[in-house]
Amino acid sequence: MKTKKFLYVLAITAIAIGHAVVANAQSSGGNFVIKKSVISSGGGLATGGNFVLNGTTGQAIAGVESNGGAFKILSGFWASGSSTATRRTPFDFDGDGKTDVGIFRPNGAQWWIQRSSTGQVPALQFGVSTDKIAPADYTGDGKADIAFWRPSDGTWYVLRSEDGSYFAVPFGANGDIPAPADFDGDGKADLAVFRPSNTTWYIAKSTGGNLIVQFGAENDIPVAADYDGDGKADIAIFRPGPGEWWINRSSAGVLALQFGSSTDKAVPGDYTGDGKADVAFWRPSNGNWYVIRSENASFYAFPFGASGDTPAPGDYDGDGKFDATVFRGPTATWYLGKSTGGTQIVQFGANGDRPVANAFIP
Ligand SMILES: [Ca+2]
Ligand SMILES: [Ca+2]
Ligand SMILES: [Ca+2]
Ligand SMILES: [Ca+2]
Repeated sequence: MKTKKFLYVLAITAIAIGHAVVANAQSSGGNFVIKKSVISSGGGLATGGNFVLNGTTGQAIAGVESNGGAFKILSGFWASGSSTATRRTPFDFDGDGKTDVGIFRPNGAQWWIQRSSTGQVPALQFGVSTDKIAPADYTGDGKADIAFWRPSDGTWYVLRSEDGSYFAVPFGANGDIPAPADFDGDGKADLAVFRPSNTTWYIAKSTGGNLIVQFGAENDIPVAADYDGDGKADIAIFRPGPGEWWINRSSAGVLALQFGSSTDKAVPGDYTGDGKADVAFWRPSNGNWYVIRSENASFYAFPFGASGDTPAPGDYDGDGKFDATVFRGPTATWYLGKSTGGTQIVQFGANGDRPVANAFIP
């Protein structure tokens, strides 16, 4: 009976997912979401990074193996409407599931990225000092691509992590604010800009077609992130005057709330590790972080950093939770408040450098 039931579920799920792999699943790398997939016996393999699995039904059909952190799954079986696997680590250039310490040096347009996997520091020149840095995983291989947007002509330049080649695409116009994110949820960041002059978002979906959405007001700051945890970035703005957040959730409608004031720095991210970005800001005047938990809308605050620091949060220890992080320019010192415990202090960069994880924090 048990076998029959298994086959039945397998068949239904196979129909539901259409083209998805059934007998020999393999997913590797990437910023990915798995929904209703079946990875059955015969060598199913999912590798890479920092996963969250929710609502799974696991059966040791052919031996299930799961390892935390740098994750490996062998021959698992999931068949549930709510089954999801999510992995997204921002500013992870080597694809090990950990945000990398790295800087952009406007003078010379140099990028220095310290690979968390090896400690090596590849450096290169890409862009000019006035370009807006916009690193993200545009190619979907699980590694962030060094990239920038050029305000003068609205062109994007992306250095592919796969082979170091680059492509350039015009999208946007002078005066726009770059806001790339994975809006269509295919694991590839989409070129996107917010245009203050007409308060419109222009998104070039990596799956094809453009999304044009009027959302926000002229002086708003784009804070796109996946607040509802459905694997798609949500169009969202922070309104500095009243300290309001307006979030156009891809699955659940518009959410508006007041959190922060005009001089605060919006630093949304998944600090609690539930797969949903939390509304959060860093207050330059006292170096405090304020986070609203996506789980229950309660908030917490803690001091980390000091006035004059540059916030650069990411998941530096790769546990799926954002780590409060600041870069102190005058001493070129990084303070990483790791969610797994302890503060790591790193000397990296020089005064005047911009942390890559600060790319979308105005
Ligand atoms: Ca990394
Ligand atoms: Ca995409
Ligand atoms: Ca979403
Ligand atoms: Ca972390």
